[in-house]
Amino acid sequence: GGQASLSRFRGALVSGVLGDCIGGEFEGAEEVPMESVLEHLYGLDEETRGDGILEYSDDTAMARCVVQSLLTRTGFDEQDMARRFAKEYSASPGRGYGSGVIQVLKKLSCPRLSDVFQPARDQFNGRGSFGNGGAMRAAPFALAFPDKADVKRSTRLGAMLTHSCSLGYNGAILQALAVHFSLQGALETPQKFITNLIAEMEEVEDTEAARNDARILKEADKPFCERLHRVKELMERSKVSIEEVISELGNGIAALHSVPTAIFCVLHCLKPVECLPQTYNGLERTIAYSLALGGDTDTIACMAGAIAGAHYGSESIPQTWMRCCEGVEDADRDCKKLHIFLSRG
Ligand code: 8NA
Ligand code: MG
Ligand code: MG
Repeated sequence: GGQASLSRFRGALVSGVLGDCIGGEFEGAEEVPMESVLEHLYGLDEETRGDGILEYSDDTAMARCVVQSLLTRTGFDEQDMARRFAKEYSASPGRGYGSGVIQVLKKLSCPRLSDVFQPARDQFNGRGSFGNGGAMRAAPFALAFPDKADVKRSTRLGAMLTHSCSLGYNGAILQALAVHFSLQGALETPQKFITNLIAEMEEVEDTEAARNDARILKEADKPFCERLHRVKELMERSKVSIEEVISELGNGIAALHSVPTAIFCVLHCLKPVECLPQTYNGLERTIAYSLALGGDTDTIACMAGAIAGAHYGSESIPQTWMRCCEGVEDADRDCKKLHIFLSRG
């Protein structure tokens, strides 16, 4: 189809920031009662909150580097992107980075480094990271490239600057593809949306490296495909509890245990959800539901927010939420630039 609207671009980029900032409250919590989620969200209304601003974390910090690099270099440039990640980390190291990736970011700032992919390859005794750090910053690739093959290629390379395990970079590809399809309105037909993602991942996971990593980690032959089939199966159930979602899909820092989860949150919240206020729109439901899963809440809400925001558009974003999250104005400015960037072809 043609180019997605600016509203969808804005929805994707801004809602990713909101998910990160709002989700930070519960990051790492084992259990999050829905009452606590709703209390936190009500607290974002102007009348009831102080001047405190919710800060963004590593998710948004790195996504901003991706955006600036793609715009400045008019495409993917691994040297430039690596430099921006390293510079951002050394300027604000306290944004809640994963404990492993810090070593990569430090090595990337070394001026004598000849291969920017090497530090990531050296992680975890040469196996590479399977964390969701590549996926959490993947949305901008879907906004910058209209062509699916370019989205996949650039997202994989962008993720490989820190995540060289196939379960890390393939999770990033899955997230970027979900945003790509959502921008085109594919969530109008949820069954088709998930079927298309499975078909794409069948191809993406059909590599020697992916089979090898899956075997070493004792995962299914095509781990993301297997998880997406579970998402499909959960969609078909008449009732699904939070506990079932966590046990079937996960809520952790591994890409495998969080990207399919984020996709499920979006799909599940397309319709009203029993435990959420009737007044909530689909985007509000998606963010609230993501937080209620606990675990890596900022990252799951960030990823679900980007996919949902691309579907519902910026009109669905509550003004009160935007006003209290750091980095929203910048995301607003950047999505316009990306929209123009893309329309130039
Ligand atoms: P990463 O590359 O450091 O990976 C995150 C963690 O996953 C590592 O620290 C390891 O514990 C584990 N891990 C990854 N790959 C392997 C492997 N091959 N073998 C053994 N263990 C492995 O960081 P990242 O950029 O992927 O970040 C992931 C998440 O951590 C993000 O959500 C980010 O926000 C951050 N974070 C999460 C929490 C939380 O409680 N959920 C808290 C602080 C930071
Ligand atoms: Mg974070
Ligand atoms: Mg996180």
